Amino acid sequence: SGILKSCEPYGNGHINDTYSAAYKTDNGEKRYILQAVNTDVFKEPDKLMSNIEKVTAFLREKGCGERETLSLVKTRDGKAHYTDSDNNCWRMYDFIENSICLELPESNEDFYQCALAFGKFQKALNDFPAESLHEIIPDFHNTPKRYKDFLQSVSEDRSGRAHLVKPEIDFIKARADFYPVLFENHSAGKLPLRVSHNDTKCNNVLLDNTTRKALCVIDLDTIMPGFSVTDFGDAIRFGASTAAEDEKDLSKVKLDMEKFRVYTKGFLDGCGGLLSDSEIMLLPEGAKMMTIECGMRFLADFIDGDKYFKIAYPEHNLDRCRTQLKLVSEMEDHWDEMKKCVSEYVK
Ligand code: ADP
Ligand code: GN1
Ligand code: MG
Repeated sequence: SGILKSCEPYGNGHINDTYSAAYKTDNGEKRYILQAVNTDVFKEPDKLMSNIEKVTAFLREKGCGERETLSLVKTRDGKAHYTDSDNNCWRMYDFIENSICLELPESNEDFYQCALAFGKFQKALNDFPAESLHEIIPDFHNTPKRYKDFLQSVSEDRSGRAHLVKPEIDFIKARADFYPVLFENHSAGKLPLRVSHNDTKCNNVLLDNTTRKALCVIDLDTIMPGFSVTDFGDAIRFGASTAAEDEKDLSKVKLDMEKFRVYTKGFLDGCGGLLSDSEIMLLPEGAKMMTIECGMRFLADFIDGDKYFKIAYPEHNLDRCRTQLKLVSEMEDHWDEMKKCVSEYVK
């Protein structure tokens, strides 16, 4: 409650519309995060919000403090979201003040803190009743299915752009044998399904601005059963790159092996012994899988005519795809080093 003072676009998410809203109250000013949930992507907002309510309540019961998990602000009639007359879904969270959100880690210690946060998150949700979660986007990190969809986009070529990106298409096709690897390991009993976050970019963690320690995992839209190694991998593809996800100068895009080592330590410290040896050994596969999967998703969206990810200019998705493919090459060049790094944690 209070009087609305300002409401400004906020953050760098690719999916939802996020605003910071400030209200004047009797005790001063209070800020909130207001979001219009992207209902093209999240087609069943009731189920999405029910997942978020359950997970945040579970984390609170486990002892998460006020700033350590998201707090939903309920509507006047007690709901977790509000649907307006145009069928837009709106939700609000308390703004976590005195926090920072990084587009790229500014130091190895920052990245360690992000890793610790996502590792602890994985561990905290280990006994969460997975069957009570709705699968919000089916096959979200099913890379073989993503590859099929990608081939479909190429063959439909709805925007007439496929001829512009032949080297990128060939790069993705050349690695077709790799895409089933995680599912094969799952079938062989080496990679369990866990409750995971599924979108572990470092801008989905808040650090405390005073201590610079991990504070809160945010962006809980994609919590679903998934693999630990893909949570690890998505963070590596984003945060262990030496450049932004949309850097145009590919000579700047490298895999920072020191960041890889730091994240491995932080994630495994956070998981606190939860992961089996075979899962630990598959962490590099998780990193490469998330990077090539993201590359094919950006390219498919470019070919489809930019229907999914928000873009700031026409080739944005293509630039994003190219950084991902460059990183895949970098991972292939550093493969033995990555494997050696994780093997040091095997019991
Ligand atoms: P998207 O799904 O579009 O990525 P997010 O939920 O990640 O949306 O929110 C976008 C950005 O808003 C985050 O990267 C972060 O900077 C900021 N943010 C989100 N929730 C909060 C919060 N409760 N307190 C402070 N900042 C937040
Ligand atoms: C999207 O919402 P955001 O910006 O945290 C996307 C992720 C991609 C990421 C690429 C629901 O994440 O899967 O990896 O962009 N989220 C969804 O930056 O598709
Ligand atoms: Mg986000």
